[in-house]
Amino acid sequence: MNFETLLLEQREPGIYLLTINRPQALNALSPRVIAELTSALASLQADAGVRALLVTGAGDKAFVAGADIAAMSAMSPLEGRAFSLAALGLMRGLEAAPFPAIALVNGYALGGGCELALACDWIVAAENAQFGQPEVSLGICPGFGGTQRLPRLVGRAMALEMCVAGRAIKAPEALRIGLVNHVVPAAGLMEKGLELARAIAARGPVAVGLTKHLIQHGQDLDLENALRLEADNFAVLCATGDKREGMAAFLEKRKPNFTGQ
Ligand code: DAK
Repeated sequence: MNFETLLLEQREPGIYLLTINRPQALNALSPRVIAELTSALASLQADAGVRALLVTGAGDKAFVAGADIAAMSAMSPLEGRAFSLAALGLMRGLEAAPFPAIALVNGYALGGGCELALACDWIVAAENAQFGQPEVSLGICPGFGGTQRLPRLVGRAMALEMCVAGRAIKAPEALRIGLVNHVVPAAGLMEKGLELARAIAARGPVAVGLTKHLIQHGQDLDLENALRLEADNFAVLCATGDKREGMAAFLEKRKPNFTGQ
């Protein structure tokens, strides 16, 4: 597919890289970027061969420096509403995707950029990464889910400090508070992402998708219902070819050949 603001490529079998490609605007999320990300995600979701998605920003300065302030400043209320709903749908789509998405944060991840990274399943940061929700400096609040996803990840107090005081967090602190899974030198960011994606791609794809779903949705349920959801999903997996193959491969002392069935 051809995009104006994105690059979408298959890096290895089953492993895709989505690059937001507006380095001149620090990859800011314009309505066009949101629309193209939504369409790229839809095409990936329609492809049963996708095992993992890496998401990054072009250039060495920014992952995404936020929603596009120039575009937002000119929006009417109805355009603002449409923009917000489109972006919220995109973030939910990333969470609902049957494959994990890993954000590779190479510089600024501010405002909507931090929120895009939060909607991915986890984050790998370069040493120069910087995270923040500076919307209050513009007289607005985060609009792409930051006030809800951030406290679920780093706790209420730190989320308040980031969203209300607008404090930016550098990579080492992001690692310490659990916002990111790994911090690596910028030159090693892609390789670390590929290493994680390869590990995912080697597992049973149906199990990967359902396990992701369990961890994401179980968190918002009470424990009893969350545990029942786990049991029900385990039952579903017992009916899959991947479960038969995975267990047969173990017993036969060979590598599994998963088909996603
Ligand atoms: N939008 C548009 N352009 C941006 C941008 C952004 N968020 N960030 C940077 N740019 C552009 C700059 O305007 C500049 O363009 P030119 O002047 O060269 O044409 C170019 O990128 C390079 O930026 P700088 O010259 O500023 O570079 P510096 O190294 O000096 O500074 C910086 C880097 C990241 C510190 C600085 O650019 C900066 O502070 N950027 C803005 C960061 C920010 O405030 N991000 C949050 C945006 S607000 C909602 C929906 C959405 C949202 C909220 C509510 N609802 C519907 C409820 C989301 C809001 C946001 O994300």
